[in-house]
Amino acid sequence: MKNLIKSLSFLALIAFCETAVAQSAANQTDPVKFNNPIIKDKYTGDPAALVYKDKVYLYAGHDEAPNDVNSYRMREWLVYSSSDMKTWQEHPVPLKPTDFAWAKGDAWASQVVEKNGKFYWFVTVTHNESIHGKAIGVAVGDNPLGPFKDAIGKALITNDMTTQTKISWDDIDPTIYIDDAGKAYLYWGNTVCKYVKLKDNMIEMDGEIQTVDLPKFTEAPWIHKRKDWYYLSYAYDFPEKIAYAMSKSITGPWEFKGILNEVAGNSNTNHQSIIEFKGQWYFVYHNGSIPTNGGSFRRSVCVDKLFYNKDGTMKRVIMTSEGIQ
Ligand code: FUB
Repeated sequence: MKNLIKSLSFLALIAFCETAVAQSAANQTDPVKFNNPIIKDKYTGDPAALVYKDKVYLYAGHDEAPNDVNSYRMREWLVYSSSDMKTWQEHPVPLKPTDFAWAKGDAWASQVVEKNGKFYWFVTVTHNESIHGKAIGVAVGDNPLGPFKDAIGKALITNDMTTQTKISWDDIDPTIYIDDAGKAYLYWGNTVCKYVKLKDNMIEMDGEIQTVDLPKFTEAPWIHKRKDWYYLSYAYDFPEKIAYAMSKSITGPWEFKGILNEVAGNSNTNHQSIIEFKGQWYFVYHNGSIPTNGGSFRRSVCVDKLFYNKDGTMKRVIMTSEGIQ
């Protein structure tokens, strides 16, 4: 009998210890919460953020290259929304290159802007065989989440309209800025940075295509404004850093201000967008940081805070794993 009681007490002690260990493990919180990359279940690149009412909408290309493929495979754009820059909700796929009858693929960089209650989505795609090279198209919708449809029925910009360089991928990466007078300007380019004013309908050019001379311009221009300064940030050199220039006018002259963001870990591109949301500025970019096969063709969107100096110049971005806490 004594022995039985001893054994039962011993078993009870073991059960108690196991429960205590399990509880202590459950109570242990990871001291660091990694919010970057913000999307962990898919590879995403070329983020373009839009602030509309009390939300941020994030448009990104879906990187779908298999692990052994070192080139872009991008067949759709994705859209996410957030009210706090920390939690992101995915919505149904809003747009694909196949929604443009004249395009044959490649959901490269894009940007959505709102004008008079309509949402215009400027995209990079590959044009079908009738015009060689990349092209810029425009889709339109009544809601930031779509549905979107081709707004023109043909490309807005094609490779044969620009002759500054012989490459076929120089008409990519559109960014649009609508000034205080409601006039829209489209900037874009690879190797050469180009811009043109748009008509009020957002789907026609209003004047000739112009160029901007920027040091080591690779691609990915993005225009934003703070106080009375315009900022033209862009991918600089290759592998890409992000650099920027400032101007008092949307059409320049632009004064080069240096590097804003370093090469983004494990990705040869960096592709930024810059927004202000609820009083804080954010730098949205991509790197290749998903541990399982992340890299230049399997990228991931990240967000970090952006700060300014007193003279309006921007402080160098500090890329973090923690992201927005
Ligand atoms: O995603 C394809 C291309 O890679 C983009 O258009 C460029 O900006 C670079 O990020």
